[in-house]
Amino acid sequence: NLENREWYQDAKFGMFIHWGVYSVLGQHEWVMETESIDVKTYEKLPAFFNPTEFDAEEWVLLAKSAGMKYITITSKHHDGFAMFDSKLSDWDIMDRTVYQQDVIKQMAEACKKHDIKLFLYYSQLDWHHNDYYPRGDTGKKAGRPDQGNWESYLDYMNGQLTELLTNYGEIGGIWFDGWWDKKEADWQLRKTYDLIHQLQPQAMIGSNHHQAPNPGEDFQMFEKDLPGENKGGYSAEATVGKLPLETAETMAHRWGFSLQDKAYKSSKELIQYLVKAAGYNSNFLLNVGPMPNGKIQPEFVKTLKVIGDWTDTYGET
Ligand code: FUL
Repeated sequence: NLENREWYQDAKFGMFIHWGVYSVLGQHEWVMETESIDVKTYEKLPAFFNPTEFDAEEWVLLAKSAGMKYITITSKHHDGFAMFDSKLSDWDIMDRTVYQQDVIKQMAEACKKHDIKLFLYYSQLDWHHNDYYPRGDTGKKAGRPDQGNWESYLDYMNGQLTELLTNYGEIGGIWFDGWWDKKEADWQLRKTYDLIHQLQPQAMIGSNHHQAPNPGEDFQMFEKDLPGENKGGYSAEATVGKLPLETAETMAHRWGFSLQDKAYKSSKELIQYLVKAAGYNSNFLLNVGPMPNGKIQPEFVKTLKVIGDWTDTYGET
């Protein structure tokens, strides 16, 4: 959809949000894998996820005041936990937490109200699902059964994407990640991409696969790198194509909430990065990892406010 690609190309600045049950541990979103936490143990986490101070509107207004035009939030990360009401699994926010409220729904409503587009991060890789078998490069320490039906996993994934593109109004796009865990052909991408474009023709598709875009994708993203560079080590095989571009970076070092991560980037650094990215005609997707209580940590809020003062003065709108 050309109109949306044009809008996206001009958007320039977005907020990335990594939030999930891993946030409770205050380490990062990879904690299940890096600390070798098995599925049974990890399943204890959602009971501690009770973000009583979460206010979707507050996040959306913070993004807006920073000069951001869209938000990309984790609907499901590699731990497979759905932050939305999924009828296809009880490994979701409604069935496993005391909070029992659909985060994606609240975000969708707040975004709509304040004219911010909502993109959904969706991890193809899933460390929790039994049918994610044969396993890929990661998730081998999760202690799942040694069998599973890959086609069923793909149906599950396409089913969840259908839920996301049916129950939350107009979605800006789907931000895929985790493709790199398995071989390209395993994913049957065409089927998934066609499904998305059928359900919501305007929804943009991107995949963090660190290679040149595949057919059906609408934008190309770079993790921790400006288009064409490979400082982060993720973009060795990525050549810059013709699609709209996006570069993702995070406020400190980690993506998910980390208690110990104090490598905060300064507002000056981040503004310079925004300007640099714009020079490549690329959007800048700047990540925050909200705390388990539902708040974005004060250090980030402060920095985003300074960035907002700058975009107010020098931004185009
Ligand atoms: C990576 C993921 O593995 C990280 O956890 C994070 O989500 C980053 C944006 O993409 O590939």
